[in-house]
Amino acid sequence: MDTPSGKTVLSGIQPSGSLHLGNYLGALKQWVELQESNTVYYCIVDLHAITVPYEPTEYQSRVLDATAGLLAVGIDPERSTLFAQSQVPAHTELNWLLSTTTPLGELERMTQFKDKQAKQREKSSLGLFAYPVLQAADILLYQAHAVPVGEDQVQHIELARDIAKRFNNRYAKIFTLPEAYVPKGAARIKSLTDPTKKMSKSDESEKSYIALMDEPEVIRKKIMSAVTETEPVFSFTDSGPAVQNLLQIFAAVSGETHEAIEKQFAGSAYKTFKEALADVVIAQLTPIRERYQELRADENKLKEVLATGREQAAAIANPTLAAAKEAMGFLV
Ligand code: ATP
Ligand code: LTN
Repeated sequence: MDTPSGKTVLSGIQPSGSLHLGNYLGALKQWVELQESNTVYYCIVDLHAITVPYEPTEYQSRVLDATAGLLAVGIDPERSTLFAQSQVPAHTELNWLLSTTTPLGELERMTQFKDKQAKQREKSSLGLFAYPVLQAADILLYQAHAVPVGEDQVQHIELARDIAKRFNNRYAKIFTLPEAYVPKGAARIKSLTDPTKKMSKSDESEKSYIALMDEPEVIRKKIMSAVTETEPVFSFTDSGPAVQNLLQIFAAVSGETHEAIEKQFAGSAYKTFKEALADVVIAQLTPIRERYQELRADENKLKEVLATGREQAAAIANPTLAAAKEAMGFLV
């Protein structure tokens, strides 16, 4: 879809680990831009992140880390409603209502479920399986038109749209049909150690991702040791997948065109290219890391931001939930 303007936008991020460059280029950069001319809701999806093993005693800290991270990349609470999913109970209530009209077969097709299930040693939970229904509730409660996400989430947004359509046909036309808004080029940043996998914060190897809060020397080391192909060819179409990934990162971070980048590095050694890539990534992430450290130190301020967000979110979500319940025949 074209860049939304004058629309309602909602997206979510899990407080499951350090925010990384894939999250930033695939989603968060768009979140910041969309604040300018849309009504935006950004949700820290703490109920989603407990569908895989997590540490309860550290969980409040993880949610505050995510809050500080989102503020540090440029989410402005004056222009965005920033809130924690578990603090707005309408999400879990609508989740149940929507689950009763979602066919099991549709959930069985979801690739994120299949991937995460395969990674787990114990049997995975009903929550992991039902995850996309809760995601649909997140989106539909706010009547979102556009959902800025990386490519891995497109299937979930399409499912949310199908759930909304089914509800509207069966009961009453309550929900807006959402659409994914996916960036060009940076929609799927790959792991630095294995370009067949996406960059992911739950990856075992820290070398595989660049965390937004990594120190400059750490960023440089990770980029210098990123895998490449044997011949140094710098082409967005003809290089192997590892180098294409590094080129995509260069383009997304620097804002330069593909042609300019290919020309700049034609005939260069990998070392030269990687040094230049490290420079642009460090330049972009340093101010974010510095802001993060300052923001993370004031927990009361972070909790205040979430408290305001919770009220603003509930004021929209509760009436939508009431309308859905009424349409389904409940006493409200
Ligand atoms: P996990 O690894 O724990 O599953 P994640 O790194 O995928 O987490 P999420 O919180 O699930 O992060 O995703 C937040 C947003 O970042 C989503 O919109 C998702 O599509 C996007 N995103 C995640 N990884 C990438 C990536 N490698 N490239 C582009 N976008 C990404
Ligand atoms: N499933 C998403 C996170 C998520 C989300 C949402 C994204 C939960 N609710 C609503 C967009 C809209 C993920 O795993 N990245």
